[in-house]
Amino acid sequence: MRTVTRLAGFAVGLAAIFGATYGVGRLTDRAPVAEGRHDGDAVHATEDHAEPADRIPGGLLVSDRGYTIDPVDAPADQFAFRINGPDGQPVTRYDVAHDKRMHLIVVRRDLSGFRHVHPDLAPDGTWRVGTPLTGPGQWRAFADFAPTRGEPLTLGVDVTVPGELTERPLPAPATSTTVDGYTVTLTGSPQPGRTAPLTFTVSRDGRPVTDLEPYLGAYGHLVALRRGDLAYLHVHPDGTPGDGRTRPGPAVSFLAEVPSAGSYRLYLDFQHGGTVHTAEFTVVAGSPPADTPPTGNNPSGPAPSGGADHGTPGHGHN
Ligand SMILES: [Cu+2]
Repeated sequence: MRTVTRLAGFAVGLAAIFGATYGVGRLTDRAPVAEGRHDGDAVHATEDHAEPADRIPGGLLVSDRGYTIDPVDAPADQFAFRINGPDGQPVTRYDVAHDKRMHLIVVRRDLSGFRHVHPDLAPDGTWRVGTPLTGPGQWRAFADFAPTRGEPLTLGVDVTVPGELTERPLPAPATSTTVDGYTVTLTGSPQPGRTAPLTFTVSRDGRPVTDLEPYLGAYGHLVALRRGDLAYLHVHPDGTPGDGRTRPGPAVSFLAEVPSAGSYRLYLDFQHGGTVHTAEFTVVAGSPPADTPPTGNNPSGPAPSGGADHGTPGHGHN
């Protein structure tokens, strides 16, 4: 009976995390909050309305910290936009980050059509690039930049390309994919709320590729987008060319942290033979390892043996 009571209390706590304001106290009184657990954040968020902005993943806002992305009219074969600053005027001064002053990422709402391009800046603050919007559909455009004397930001805006849209289902999760004759395999799995290593290994015709070329200051550039809202995650490479330990393939490593469980699409840009290739993977964060049989992790299911007595009800697979 005691276990049942505890699990019921945990369910109340979960309800609080997803919007209500009661119940969290009961949960945290009883069980110590482990590092990185989201229930601690929920308590904080309800008490301090200034804090959560820092926790919102990039790319979800069209306007943030005084900066706004503003698509402007352009010929059909171009995409153009401005970033308007806190004074309402187009920003004309940017810092270089990852070798460029502006990274423009576009993807359809169904996570297809990913492109990562680098527009040119006109003196009036207009960014222009040959359009990366490769067909009809509802697109999301992300501008990843750092205004001079400002913080790095990623703003996102929807752009519609008229025409008949064929929605594509998200490819199933996989640990290997092919692109342009290269085979790329993924080891590691993103974990909600904490950093986890992700390593990609590149081969061609069955042989490891050991002469990858630096691209944007690294042997790989990784973007992760969350299914459902296209939250944008810039993932930092673990090691840079010339640091004495990072080799030009076949393995390229990253340290990734995702904000929640769920499906993500990973886009790995790497350069070889003077050409940039993009390998794509669907991954599911927060799923138990494949070799772990399902247990009573669901509060309505059977209790995991001993789990409730260790103060971690419902959080078995950390
Ligand atoms: Cu870029």
